[in-house]
Amino acid sequence: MPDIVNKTENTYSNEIGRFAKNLSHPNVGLFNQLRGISVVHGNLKDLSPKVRSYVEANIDLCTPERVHICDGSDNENGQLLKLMQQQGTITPLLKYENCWLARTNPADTARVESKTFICTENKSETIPTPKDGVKGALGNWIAPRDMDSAIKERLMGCMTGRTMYIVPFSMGPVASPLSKIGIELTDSPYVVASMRIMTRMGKEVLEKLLQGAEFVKCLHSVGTPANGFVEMPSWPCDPERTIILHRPKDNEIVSYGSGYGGNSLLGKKCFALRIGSTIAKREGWLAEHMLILGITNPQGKKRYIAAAFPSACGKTNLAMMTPSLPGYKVECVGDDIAWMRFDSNGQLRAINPENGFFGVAPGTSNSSNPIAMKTIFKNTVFTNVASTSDGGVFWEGMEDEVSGDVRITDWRGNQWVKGKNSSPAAHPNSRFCTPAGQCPIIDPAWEDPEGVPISAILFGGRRPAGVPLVYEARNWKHGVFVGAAMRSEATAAAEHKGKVVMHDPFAMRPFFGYNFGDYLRHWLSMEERSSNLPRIYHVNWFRKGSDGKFLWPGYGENSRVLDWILRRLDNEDCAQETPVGYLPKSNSLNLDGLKEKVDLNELFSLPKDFWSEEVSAIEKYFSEQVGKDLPNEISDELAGLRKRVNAM
Ligand code: OXD
Ligand code: MN
Repeated sequence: MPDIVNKTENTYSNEIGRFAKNLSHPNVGLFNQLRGISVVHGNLKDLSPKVRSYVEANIDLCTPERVHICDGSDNENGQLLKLMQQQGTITPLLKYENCWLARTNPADTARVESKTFICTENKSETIPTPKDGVKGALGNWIAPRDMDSAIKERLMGCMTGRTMYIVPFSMGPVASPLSKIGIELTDSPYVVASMRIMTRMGKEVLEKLLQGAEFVKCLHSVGTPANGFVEMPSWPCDPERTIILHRPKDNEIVSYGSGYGGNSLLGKKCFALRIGSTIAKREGWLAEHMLILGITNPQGKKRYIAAAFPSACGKTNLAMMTPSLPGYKVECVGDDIAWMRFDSNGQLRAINPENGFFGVAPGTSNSSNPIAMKTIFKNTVFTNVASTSDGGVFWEGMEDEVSGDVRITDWRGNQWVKGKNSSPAAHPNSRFCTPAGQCPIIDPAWEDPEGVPISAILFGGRRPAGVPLVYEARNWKHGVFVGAAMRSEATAAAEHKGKVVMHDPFAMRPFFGYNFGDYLRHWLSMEERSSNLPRIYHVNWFRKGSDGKFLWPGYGENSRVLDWILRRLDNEDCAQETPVGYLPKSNSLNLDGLKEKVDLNELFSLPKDFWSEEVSAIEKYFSEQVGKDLPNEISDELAGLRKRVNAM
């Protein structure tokens, strides 16, 4: 046995042990053992031979004390919640129905891009070769030998004294031909409870696996630090050695050291985007970082739109928008990920592979997203938000929603007083993990096995200057270029001060599963698959005027932009050609009833010096980051834009 188990760990495992005895299957005995390990929940005969051998190999590697096969039942969930309370991982939020607050180790609060790797034989399969002396920013590659030793170093014996949960899950409705199955092996009950919300998890999936379905292999451990000391037994993790590994060739993910979010709920970014994009490339479809919404116009005509925005651009807000334009209705299919493929009629159809929303809490309020606020106060796990003395939650943006006499405890567990404490009450990346089906405007077709038909694709970002509210791409190739050239204002890495506009092509920069140049070729190849491609748009809700204020009110008023897009799809003559694409003709944006005064000239202006610099920035990015992997079609598009801008 490796010597990583210390006193804290033993205490922790004894607690689980005591609890596990209560959980034990009445027939625990020789017949309910896997590699000599007790199966304390579930039935061995529910595991297909392939699943069983995957589990056995990882029992040998991780040496858990016991195994729990998840069935996804309420009863099981109740037991896990109880266990997590005993361990101090969660506390109940008594103000709401079945809501819980988890506090992580403060060293484990976000995805760690620098520790996320894709493993292929050749580096060029994973990332384009950056220009000499330039650091690549389109993903991290790891050699197979290094991935194997990283796993061995960290995962050998990593579950000693703990329970290995076997989590069977489906990304997408179990019955959909567009869905895919995964098995996550994890030593974190928090991950199990979250996966039950974020995916379709449990018995139904085991049944599909017994019928021979393939699965993506997802191994996860919160880990134990090399010196054996678990700093916070309620949230074990190993931040120093955290690593998130993907091996597309084997549909395999291995994640070690973090219990949080995208690092540990492996169905989301790791499977649905990174491994998903490699499967999509092989099988001829698209796995994208996109929300999906349905929008019905006042005449009752409904269309679906998919939209890619980098993190922190209000994806969840748009997906759940309350339109200000009378007669419009928005319904939500998903807020983060879209899997899309063409049907036999050449119609692009999308499913949301997820089953829940893992949304950033701060900034969510009855004014920014009343629908989210109606969704999240039952059956939800909140992580790293602040709590209130009346058993509720609090975060930045909720100031008007809590009464003045409640006391607030910040995400670290310290008393927090507004105006007195300079640090935020909730961690900026604190989250709600909530079932999508609870959303009051969930689309009736959100679980349609065939997916919903996509009429338009939107790209966007936070662009304080130069980029108009909306424009339509000239054609598919130009649209792919627009996605490739996406940039957004973000808080840069610690070494930079303040905000900078960063490149985030297709909002996929942290999520590409393979070489971005090949990804672009894949997008371009969609032209061969259909003669009925969705139209592509670029939107920017965040342009600022010369006074530094936002030029556009955003939120529900964005329905005016969607209205213009729908009218374009109906071939209304409401657009004019410009060097960057088709912009609304003057007076074609419906501003009826808009309370704020909007300076349309400034909002839609195309300053020549801005666009010259933009073209240069894109050119530099492509040449430094993508180099020879850039498809000719995309460099032709760039040259075309350069020419049109020069002629402005
Ligand atoms: C997310 C992200 O967590 O995009 O959804 O960062
Ligand atoms: Mn996301």
